[in-house]
Amino acid sequence: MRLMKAFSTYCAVGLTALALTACGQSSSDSESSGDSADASESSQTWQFGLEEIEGSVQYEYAKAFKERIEEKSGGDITVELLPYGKWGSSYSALYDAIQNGSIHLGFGSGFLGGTVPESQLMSLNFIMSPDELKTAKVLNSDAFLQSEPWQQAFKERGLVPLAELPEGYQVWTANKAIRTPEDMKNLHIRVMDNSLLRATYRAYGAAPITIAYGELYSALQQGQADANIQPVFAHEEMGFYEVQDYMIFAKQSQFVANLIGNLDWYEGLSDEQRTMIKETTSELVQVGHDIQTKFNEERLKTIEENGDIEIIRLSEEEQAKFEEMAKSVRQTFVNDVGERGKGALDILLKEFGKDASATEANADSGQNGDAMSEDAGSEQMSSDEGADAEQEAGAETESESM
Ligand code: 6CS
Repeated sequence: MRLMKAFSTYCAVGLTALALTACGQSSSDSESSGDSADASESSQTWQFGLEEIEGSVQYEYAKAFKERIEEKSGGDITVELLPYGKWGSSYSALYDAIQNGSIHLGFGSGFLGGTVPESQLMSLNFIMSPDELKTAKVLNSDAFLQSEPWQQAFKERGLVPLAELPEGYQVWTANKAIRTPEDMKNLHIRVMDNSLLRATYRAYGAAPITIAYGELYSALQQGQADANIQPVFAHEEMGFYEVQDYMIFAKQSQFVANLIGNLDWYEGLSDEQRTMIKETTSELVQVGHDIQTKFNEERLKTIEENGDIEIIRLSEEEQAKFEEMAKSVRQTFVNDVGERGKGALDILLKEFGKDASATEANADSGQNGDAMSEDAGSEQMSSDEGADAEQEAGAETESESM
């Protein structure tokens, strides 16, 4: 119920805003910042697109970014936040808008795999540190974020990666208890449109399906999906927990959003402005960690107080069974996205002290994601095309009506 209300409001506002402003550019903004990503004027408006609604982790991070940039620029720069729904109807609309410069920067997470296949690295299970702050620091370190493979993966698609925002552990919910991979057998668990996530949950024995974020509440309610994966704050703010019986903490991965900018816009900024962004994103590593920790802790309490959902925390032995099954998916990632993806993965494995020799470069795979596996939501395919396998299995996919 709450979801439907939140979304109808956002969509109504979004459609009006879109009609009036052509993807969020107000008439006063266009006077100050030009048609698209022109940064040459002293007074500019940077539009910042979010995949999540107001009150989310992405929103609080973006608010902190806005405050800092506006202060550091002495008021020359205004950052305009465009939460979920304000910029259009599907995530690909947001990513397209950032690629074409009509939105200057924004977040791209699991669904971004269709635009930047290498970004699916963030979806691999059992790669990052159990110390969440350490994970945030490593993902934002020069060793990873500024590395050639990571930078090039985005630059080739007209984007630049500016920061990484871990939003907390991805927590499963389901209508049955899950303690072992056997419990996942044939489970219709909803994943974002991302071939690595599908491969991961198939490796666990489940039958993953892809459904748009905005359609997920009713899909869970009506039994089109039996299970879901989200950080705790999202289970709460979208009301998903209301229509699920169990919440399972397996510590298999965090939800990570990539903060991306339009490449031409970024390259058109002054050195001072680029330094301002770098300083701000560095400051926000700790701030982002504090936001996600607070939101996830507080909202777990709300879920425990308001719902009758049963919480299950897997033991290390139980987690290890899933970890073992997830290992082969590293090679799937390398096979799908090629040498550059392997380069980025190897950096993370090294930084997190894991064995980097487990994957081999696949000579047949493309350097830029040409060799996506058969069900991948690749950059050449629409989300709908990318999820043919799920459609065959009777699942729904992200649609333009989201
Ligand atoms: O599951 C999803 O589709 C969405 N979940 C969150 C927490 N943020 C955006 C993302 O696309």
